[in-house]
Amino acid sequence: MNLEKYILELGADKVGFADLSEIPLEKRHHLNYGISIAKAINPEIVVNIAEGPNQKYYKEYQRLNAKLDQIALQVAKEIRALGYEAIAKTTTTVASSESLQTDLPHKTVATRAGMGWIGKCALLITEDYGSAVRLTSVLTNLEFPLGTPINESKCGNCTLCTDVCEGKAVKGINWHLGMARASFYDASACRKEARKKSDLENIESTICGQCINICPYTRRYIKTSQEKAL
Ligand code: B12
Repeated sequence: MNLEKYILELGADKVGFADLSEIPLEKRHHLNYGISIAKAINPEIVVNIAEGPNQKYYKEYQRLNAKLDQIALQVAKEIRALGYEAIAKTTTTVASSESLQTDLPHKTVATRAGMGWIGKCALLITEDYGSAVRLTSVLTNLEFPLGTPINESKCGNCTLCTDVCEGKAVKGINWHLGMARASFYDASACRKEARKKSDLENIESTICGQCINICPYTRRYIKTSQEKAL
């Protein structure tokens, strides 16, 4: 079975396969492999969040979460039908605590799968969609051809997300494997600013997205899709 083709046909925009053996066993439910699944945010919606979140973005956020949950559950079901173990890390199974941390963040599975790198803004940046992706993961013991992990940032000297963040959450430092989140990004400052912006728009979830909108890789994705539409 071509798992990648199967997952793309379910509606994913990007898929990668990760060796998780370097992650502590209990964080990965004793399963060695992770499937990273991304859905791209509609470019027309991303282009309109330069000033912060709006209701259209919130609806898109909910649509993508629901779709990613559906894909992850279906993939896990299919793998189990083949006789292997599989756990879908859906939005309901990965509730974040007060520490704003989950045991095994989707971004960790994504960099191990070679999907992209961690930007200065702490988001996963992909070559094809920039940071305009939402993610999910499936853990399994089914072996498949693995991606090449990405351990270094490709952001270079760019500081656009640092400059745009009114919450001053982004410190302007390039990520590399092994860096603690707090050394380059302040999660509580981000949450505070995102909460403020979400409240202004009566949005229940804590969302913002200015760092997604400004990223040159996201801009390239928007431009490419606008050109395709012509
Ligand atoms: C808690 C949380 C928040 C918190 C804290 C954010 C944060 N960066 O930690 C708050 C409320 C502030 C927040 C805000 C937002 N969030 Co949020 N959030 C989460 C959540 C639920 C858990 C993240 C977590 O555990 N963080 C703990 C830290 C340590 O991990 P991390 O930052 O996620 O990732 C680090 C590790 O992956 C590490 N790493 C990378 N490779 C490797 C390899 C190894 C071996 C190891 C050990 C580590 C490692 O580097 C990363 C950076 O520090 C995830 C969903 C999930 N289950 O992953 C979404 C998630 C990270 N959020 C997401 C988004 C989009 C946002 C917002 C833009 C809101 C919005 N939708 O508009 C903002 C902006 C965040 C930003 N600039 O990073 C997306 C990110 C997509 C992407 N392109 O990266 C996620 C993945 C949700 C999703 N399903 O797609 N979020």
